[in-house]
Amino acid sequence: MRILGYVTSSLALWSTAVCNGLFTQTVRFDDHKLITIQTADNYAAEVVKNNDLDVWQRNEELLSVFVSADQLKQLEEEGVNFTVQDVNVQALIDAEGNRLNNYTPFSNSNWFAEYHRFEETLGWYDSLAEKYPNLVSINKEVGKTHENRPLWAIHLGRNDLNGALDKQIWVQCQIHAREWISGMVCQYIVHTMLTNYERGDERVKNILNKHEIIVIPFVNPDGFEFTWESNRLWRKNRRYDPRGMGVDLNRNYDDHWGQTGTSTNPNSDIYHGPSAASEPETKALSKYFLANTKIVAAMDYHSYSQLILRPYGWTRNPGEHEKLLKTISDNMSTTIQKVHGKKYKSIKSTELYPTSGSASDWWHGATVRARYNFKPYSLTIELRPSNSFGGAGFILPPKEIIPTCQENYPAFLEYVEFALKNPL
Ligand code: 0X9
Ligand code: ZN
Repeated sequence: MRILGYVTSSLALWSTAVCNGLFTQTVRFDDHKLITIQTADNYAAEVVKNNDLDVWQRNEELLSVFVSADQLKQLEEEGVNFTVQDVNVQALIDAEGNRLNNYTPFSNSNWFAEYHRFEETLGWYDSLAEKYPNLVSINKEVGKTHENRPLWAIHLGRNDLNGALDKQIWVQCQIHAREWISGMVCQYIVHTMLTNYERGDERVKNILNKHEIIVIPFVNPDGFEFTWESNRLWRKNRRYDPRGMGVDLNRNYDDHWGQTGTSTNPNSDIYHGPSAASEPETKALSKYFLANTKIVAAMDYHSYSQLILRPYGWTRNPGEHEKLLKTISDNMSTTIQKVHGKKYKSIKSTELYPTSGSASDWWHGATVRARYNFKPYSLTIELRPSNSFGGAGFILPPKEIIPTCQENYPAFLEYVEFALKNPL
């Protein structure tokens, strides 16, 4: 069953969209510092929370927090112990901008050598639909963002399956604007599955000949474009609110909304929005998920920390499918490590920190269960780097795009195969 169509030909778009467009920033972070705080320091953690600071990473030992000079002073005044990390984030953003603005037009073969803008990437997906008309359909009308950008769904699978379509897999990227590597992983999965299918790769053929992969290439296009044009470190969508811009879409889903690990402050990076699924992005994508009733597994790519996270974020209690979710997550961790030696830790979401209203909790939650009569597998992967020492977390150098994608592609196939074989 296919509720789509909308395959358009845009070779023209592809051939003209050959450069990245400008990386222009209006917000600078010259006075900012990345600091670390001991995770065990409850007082410091409380101050971080009460001041709605921008936490970049959290693990057993450390919190990495990005603070302005004023915020740093405030922490000092409140007697918080912290260490300033030796990294100049603004210099890394400047260098990235110089590189992107001087980037020479790419060809198909070096697409993964660099990051790309939204429109350019849609053109690239269109060119794949042109090239593989029997395997790709693009629904360009899943929804619209606050700023009127389209939400797309790329459907991979034999277009002539129709009623014979067996199962579906959902993959989404770029819900958080600044996590650029996420979008690249969606692009790599689509590109590699298509080219490998054409080469006769049995694993891919077994999947696409019967099933369908639904890829949401940009969950948050407005935020993503904002990172190119104004603020490289923007995370949320672009909801206008005079008290503060943007909603964290990964706190806005209608599952235990607003219960834990979120903020009511519109200025916070984890602001959950005015109500559950208030955002056009969340609304449209939840609706589309429920309209595709054969989804046996779903995946949300984020950065950074190198983690494989399984449900739930809102409760410490293991879900009813904990055993299978742990098995596949642990297997994927091993698979990833085999490729370039990188360790991605497999843990429960709450072991990272509590969250509610996340996409991956919603997929594995009551609404989807009621509609489907079963629960899809649900994972969140935090991509490279493992930490921001010697780098700046979200500003992942372009030479790491391909290796990051290479280590995640086989783990993704393994996830798909496991879910198809052992549906919940
Ligand atoms: O906090 C988040 O939304 C994710 N981390 S990130 O640094 N990319 O922002 C983690 C969400 C994990 N929780 C669930 N998936 N429930
Ligand atoms: Zn994220």
